[in-house]
Amino acid sequence: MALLTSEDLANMTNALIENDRLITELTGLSLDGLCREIYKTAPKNEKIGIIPITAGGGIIGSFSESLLFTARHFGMDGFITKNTDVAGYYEAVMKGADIILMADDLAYIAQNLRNGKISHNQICTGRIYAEILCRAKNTGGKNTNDKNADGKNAGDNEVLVIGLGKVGTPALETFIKGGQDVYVFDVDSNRVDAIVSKYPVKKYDPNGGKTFLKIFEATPCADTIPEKCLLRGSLISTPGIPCCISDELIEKYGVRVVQEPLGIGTLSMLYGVFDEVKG
Ligand code: NAI
Ligand code: 2YC
Ligand code: MG
Repeated sequence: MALLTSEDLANMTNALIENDRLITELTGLSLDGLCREIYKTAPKNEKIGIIPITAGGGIIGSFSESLLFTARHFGMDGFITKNTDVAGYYEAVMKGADIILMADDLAYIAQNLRNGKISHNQICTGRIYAEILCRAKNTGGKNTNDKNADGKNAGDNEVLVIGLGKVGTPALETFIKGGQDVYVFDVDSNRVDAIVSKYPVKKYDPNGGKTFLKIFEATPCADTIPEKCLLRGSLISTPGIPCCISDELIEKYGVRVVQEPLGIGTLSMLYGVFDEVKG
């Protein structure tokens, strides 16, 4: 399990704000609005209790503080418990937390103590980063003039998914539900075979010369996106840490990148446990 470091979180507050602006430009919805639309839920002044957990690798510097920033940035009341672990859970409940956020090395969860809902970071992260690509407008097919049968520019519906793990798999499920034409790649060829046999997706051939306007990446490696699959203006949505594309390629192809270490996934988790809104 690739764990965050406090260095990964150093610029998190700016990254959350900058990515929210890009998401709004791409989809016409703010991150908050997008989560409301995806989950059909809404906050009702819930109090968020954040519990530092010492298990495994222990407390990660700025992790709890990053969750508190995220909750408050989106207008929610939150607090970090003084105690850790079970004592912290008890403290959160006694202080009236409606929703608990806590993470060990294997799972980062949100749990709503009122309606019983629970959400998992890897699932909610894959889902939100995929939905951003599904809903991105004016990806434009600027580079491909031929049209698909539905009149959309070729390429608008195609997406390359790199990294078929605990985040990439929920993402590809979201792309399929969103009617995307999904190509998949992973260094683990057994994983690719398992995914292709289970889902209506195609193997990406690194030597095939196919290019993509939309790319999703969720791996713990840097520079995983081959230059030959890029188009001018390609859009990359990547929770993967470290970054999957170099600044040089971003510059050379005018690539736009949605990437943030923790806040986007956290907001998605919270909307996964809010109460449904009717209508
Ligand atoms: P995972 O280990 O379940 O899956 C990673 C997949 O990537 C594996 O199937 C592996 O074979 C594949 N892979 C590794 N190197 C590759 C390469 N060079 N090219 C293609 N595929 C490669 O990991 P998980 O849980 O899906 O997380 C993926 C990444 O996302 C990690 O770096 C993790 O830290 C990050 N993450 C980021 C979050 C955020 O909010 N930004 C939230 C959760 C995870
Ligand atoms: O500070 C604490 O409470 C630590 N126990 C937090 C550990 C989080 C470990 N998980 C991760 O680093 C990854 C992140 C990419 C987001 C989800 N899991
Ligand atoms: Mg995130």
